[in-house]
Amino acid sequence: MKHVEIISGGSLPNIPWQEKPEQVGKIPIWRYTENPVIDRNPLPGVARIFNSAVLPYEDGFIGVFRGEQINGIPYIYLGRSKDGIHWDYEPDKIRFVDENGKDFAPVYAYDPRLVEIEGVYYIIWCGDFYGASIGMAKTTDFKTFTRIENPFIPFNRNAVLFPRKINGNFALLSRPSDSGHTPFGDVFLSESPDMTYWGKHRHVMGKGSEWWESVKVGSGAAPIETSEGWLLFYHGVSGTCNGFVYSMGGAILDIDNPSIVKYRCETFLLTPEEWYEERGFVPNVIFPCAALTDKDTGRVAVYYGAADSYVGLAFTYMDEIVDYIKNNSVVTEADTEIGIR
Ligand code: BMA
Repeated sequence: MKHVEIISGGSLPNIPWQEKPEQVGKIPIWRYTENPVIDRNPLPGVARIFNSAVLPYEDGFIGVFRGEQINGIPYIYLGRSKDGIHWDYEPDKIRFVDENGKDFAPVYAYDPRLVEIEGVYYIIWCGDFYGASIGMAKTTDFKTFTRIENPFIPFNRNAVLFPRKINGNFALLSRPSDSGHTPFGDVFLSESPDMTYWGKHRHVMGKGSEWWESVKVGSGAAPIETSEGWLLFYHGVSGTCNGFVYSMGGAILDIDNPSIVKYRCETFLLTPEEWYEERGFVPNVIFPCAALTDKDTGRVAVYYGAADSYVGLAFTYMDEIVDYIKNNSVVTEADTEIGIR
């Protein structure tokens, strides 16, 4: 009997899925045995695809992919898949236009997230707006991608939309930062009545007290609506003498006031262990950008970038992961307060 209901999205019987292996550790999440699902040099002119987002679409899946071009500049590519694992990419990067249909290409675009709200698909990425900031575009057909003119000022990264309006407004998590590869960063919530003007900013959560997330945190996959609150898979960063290590964490936000963190898991959910996570262009990176759910079975599939070189897939059941997060939850006052000062 399931005890945590998945409210986001619908039934997804063809979710890419593998059952839990016998030898899974204490943390109830397990990797796809055929990882990485996307290998190097996935299409001409692209050296690596990693930090990418996927949604169910038509009779299969659609994805927006961070493709590192062979000149080193990241951009977003579109791909389609029948099974969520094998992908056919469009050979050219996504062509974005402005509201008048004129070409409006970002200088660069990385770490895309993909969220559907009321039949419109939004791509959110990190781009250049006189410094790293949030890029956003919408599409209804995956043919025309219309950019929403610079919704945020720099510096900001790791933005993701909630999959429905909350109290009548669109809601977005982001991580304001500084001009560098910022050694700090808290997650904030912003609201908008129209996807153009954003305000009513609230603090959600800061870096954690645990070592694995003690440098900075950033939201990852679009929050998943459940009967316990919004489940957020995010990344937490630890500093070592050999550089940053990125792990995946889990938190549950209040359903009506998502600036309130109800539960926050004190341990990571996934940390670099496999060769494709530990070894690559940037070693020791697990960077979740999407999660698919099937409300009938409670299955969850998480897509994550691995070592800035590959895409990995991990599976869990909603009941098990929510129980684990709740049973290992440690929240601070900065987490549980409404986040207004
Ligand atoms: C972050 C982002 C991610 C990347 C990570 C590790 O700041 O740039 O795209 O995966 O660093 O290099």
